[in-house]
Amino acid sequence: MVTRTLVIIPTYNERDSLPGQVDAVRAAVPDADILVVDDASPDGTGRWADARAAEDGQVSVLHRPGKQGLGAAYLAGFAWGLERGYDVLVEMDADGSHRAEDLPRVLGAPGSWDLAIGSRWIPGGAVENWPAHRRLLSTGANTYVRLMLGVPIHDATAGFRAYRADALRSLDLAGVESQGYCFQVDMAWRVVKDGGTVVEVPITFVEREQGQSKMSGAIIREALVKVTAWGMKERATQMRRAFGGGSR
Ligand SMILES: Nc1nc2c(ncn2[C@@H]2O[C@H](COP(=O)(O)OP(=O)(O)OP(=O)(O)O)[C@@H](O)[C@H]2O)c(=O)[nH]1
Ligand SMILES: [Mg+2]
Repeated sequence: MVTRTLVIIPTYNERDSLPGQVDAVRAAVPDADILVVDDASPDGTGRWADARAAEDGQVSVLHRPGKQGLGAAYLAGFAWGLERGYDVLVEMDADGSHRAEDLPRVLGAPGSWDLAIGSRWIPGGAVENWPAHRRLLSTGANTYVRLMLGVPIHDATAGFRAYRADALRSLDLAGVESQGYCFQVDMAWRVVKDGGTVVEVPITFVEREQGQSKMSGAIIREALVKVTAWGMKERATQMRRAFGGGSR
């Protein structure tokens, strides 16, 4: 059976970056379809995507009325793809950080996986053009996640990943409220808790050359607070189980 793959690209003001990314993905995985999820970008990204979709039957656009965050955009994209029967749903940024040339390797990750993560922080993975403080923030956050949640994932905040549709279907997606990096951690953790198999494939992450990053202190704080809370809850559950579960 042919695997139907949908590459979901969320956009907010990516008019300069998106055309190159769409071309690159179409060239790297010609059989895959693309869904651009645009949150009414003031710079006309959505209009460009509509024009592209009109001339390429493998490109579609989902318009949302305003900026509602990366997590909400992906959830809408997942729902769109699941409704249409895709087998694999890919998350990819528009800004060129996630190289289309790495996508075939992510999709071809060995074994039967539910989530294949394009990882910066395993041997063979790399980051280009990041200052030391960004590296430290990312490796530190990922170490914290691994320790707090006890998940054996080295790049849980990565936004370059592929999900098996069936794995997404078995999750309670309506209950995902996290945004930004936290969305990625939240989703990975849900797959792990659901008994899913997560694999990591080394990729090279390239810092964006055009447009503006939407990274903010609020996104970092959200991740820190939520991961800590989830970790504490998980520990409490483990303790109750270990000591007889009397107070459950
Ligand atoms: N639809 C939609 N897309 C978004 C939103 N916020 C960010 N994006 C897109 O999500 C992708 C990742 O956003 P970036 O701004 O690159 O954030 P980042 O990759 O965490 O930060 P950098 O590492 O600094 O680039 C890009 O394609 C953005 O255009 C949003 O609110 N809605
Ligand atoms: Mg980026």
